[in-house]
Amino acid sequence: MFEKILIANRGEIALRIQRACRELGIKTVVVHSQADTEAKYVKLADESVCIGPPASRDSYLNIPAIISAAEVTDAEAIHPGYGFLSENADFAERVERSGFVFIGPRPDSIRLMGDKVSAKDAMKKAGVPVVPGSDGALPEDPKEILRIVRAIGYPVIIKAAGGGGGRGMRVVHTEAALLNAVSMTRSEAQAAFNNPSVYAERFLENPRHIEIQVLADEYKNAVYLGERDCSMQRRHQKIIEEGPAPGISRRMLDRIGARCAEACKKIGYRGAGTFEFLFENDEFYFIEMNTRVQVEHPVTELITGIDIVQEQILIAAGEKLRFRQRDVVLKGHAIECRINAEDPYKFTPSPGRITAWHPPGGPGIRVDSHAYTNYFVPPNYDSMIAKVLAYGDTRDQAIKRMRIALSEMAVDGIQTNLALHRELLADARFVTGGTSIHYLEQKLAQRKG
Ligand code: MV4
Repeated sequence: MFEKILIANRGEIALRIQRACRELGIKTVVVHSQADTEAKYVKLADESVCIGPPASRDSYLNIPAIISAAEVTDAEAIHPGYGFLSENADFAERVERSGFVFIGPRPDSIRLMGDKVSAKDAMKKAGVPVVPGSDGALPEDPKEILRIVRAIGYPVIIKAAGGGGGRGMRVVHTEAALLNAVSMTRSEAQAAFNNPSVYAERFLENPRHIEIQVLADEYKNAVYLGERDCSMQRRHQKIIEEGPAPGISRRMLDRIGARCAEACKKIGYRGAGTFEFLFENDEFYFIEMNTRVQVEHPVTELITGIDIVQEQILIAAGEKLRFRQRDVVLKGHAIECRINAEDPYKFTPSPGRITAWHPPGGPGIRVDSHAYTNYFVPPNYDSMIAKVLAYGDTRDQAIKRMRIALSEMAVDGIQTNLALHRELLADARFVTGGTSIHYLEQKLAQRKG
């Protein structure tokens, strides 16, 4: 096992990874920017290294600075967390070439999934159902494009192969609008991702976003850890996630989960991963795979009892998975509310000093946060300051516990989205369960009007 791990991230996930290391008896090095020097989780680490100015590109995205920090502290492995360099195949490669272990998939797997065309192709070949669309990237020839898309049927969505997470997409409703949309998406894709490749998919009008968590070791053992429903989102930012997904039969979920685990074996995937699906009319359609630990991983930890971050570390150290599929038992229900430092109406970031911090507690509550009274929320990064999770034997109990937790929680000095969460936990459609990816934006539009 590793003796010392370097954590190449910040905020709640840097603290979360530290806790996993501590439980495994592994020493921690946290790298941080000048904006995070005073943060308590930085002081809590065994060692810390300042890697640059507040701007992410000068610190948390500064590959040479991070690798140098690993060298001077004698760390053996690097955990990238989420965001920043976590899905950067070149980073993973440079970490390994420098003699460190990258806690995540092999660089080739990251690269395969980073290109959404190759990811979809690989998954289709591995038996995962995908959204019907162009087989591979769209060609240059306009006639060919028209022919391919006519076969898919309108409406379609044009997506950049280098995109993902909602970047570089365009919905097309008529053939008249197609070629212009394709060339616009192409030039945006070239500018944003340095890759003009685009593909077309049948546009699903009102789907849910369901994702399957997997773990795989380097000996072709793979399991799925159930699913999460992440449909409650605004502008591709998830607000609430939960598991199990309400209203979908366990038979269907087990079938798709088994397909994902099988696909991991077929492509030789290693580490934690997430298969993203759109779910509409009782069908799953693969869209993307994430090769990192996700923000919402604690939902799965609560319903499986498996520590995903510890498992990532054990897998990276070359250990065999400690459980088989039959050992993975889903029990109860978990809901996660992402607490953001933001204006509750305009959604603009609200950085600044937290003058009072009162996190909730009690039965079934978990709070993952690096915040505290007097913590300064820097303006340079993502605005998420806490994840509040509620666990219960049933969804109903988890909802009740989350309502209590949100009523107890108080944050002064900055604005937060706590009020929005309280409103959503009282929303009749949320309580019924199974709302689509468009529900929150539709609800917010009505609130204004
Ligand atoms: C789609 C879609 C409808 N049909 N693909 C947006 C993020 C990226 N991961 C994929 N996205 C979508 N792809 C087809 N064929 C609708 C979306 C989408 C979406 C997906 C998941 C979560 C939130 C979303 C919000 C708007 C659009």
